Amino acid sequence: MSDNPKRAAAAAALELVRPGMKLGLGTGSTAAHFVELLGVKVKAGLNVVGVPTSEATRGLAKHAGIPLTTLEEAPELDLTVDGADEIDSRLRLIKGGGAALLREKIVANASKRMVVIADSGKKVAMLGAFPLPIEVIQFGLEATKRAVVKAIERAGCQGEIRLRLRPDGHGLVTDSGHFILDASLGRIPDPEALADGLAAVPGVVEHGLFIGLASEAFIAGPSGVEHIA
Ligand code: ABF
Repeated sequence: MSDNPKRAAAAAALELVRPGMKLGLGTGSTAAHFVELLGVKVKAGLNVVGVPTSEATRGLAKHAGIPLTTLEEAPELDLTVDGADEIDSRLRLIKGGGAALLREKIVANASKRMVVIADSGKKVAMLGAFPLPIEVIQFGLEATKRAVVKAIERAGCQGEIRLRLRPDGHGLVTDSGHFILDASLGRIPDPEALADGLAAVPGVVEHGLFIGLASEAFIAGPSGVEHIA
């Protein structure tokens, strides 16, 4: 196994790629390994197309020589490979630490199969230690934030909610022009209830709970790559 667990997980997912596939290309440092390894195969003659989940990944994929398409041209993808911030034993995820959760979720949902690649540090018994990213419209930020707090409390959670900032102190703006609220909840005992509650708040565009989207995961640690399906 590679001495880099993220690369090992990416290499395991690469084995699932077949000629002619339409692929969703994830975001983050683990997904970047997948893009790089896929690029090597493409240069050797593998025929695939990719839909990137962020402008950052678009840049990496172009650099790697991977032909790109869009969900307009390819509304159904064969396979998406993406990272995660947390993953539980039921393949429920927190994503969005890289601020790409909206496109990541659209692309995952458009895929027949979504495979998560991660190092073993991402595996948790209960979701919530990683702050949950919530993508919101810029208009009405304070009112949306209050409604988000209520939704969080109704789902049996509590914690601090912060607007994600850029290094210059202004609100970070996502690829789709929105803000991100990070909810530090510690534990999310009922992710489904929280997901439903957040989705019902006007102004929330999407949240980082990915439930029922991942079909399998490759989790790499010191003793090898674990396959969860
Ligand atoms: C994306 O990148 C995410 O949704 C998640 O926020 C992050 C994981 O990054 P890394 O692979 O660098 O830990 O997949």
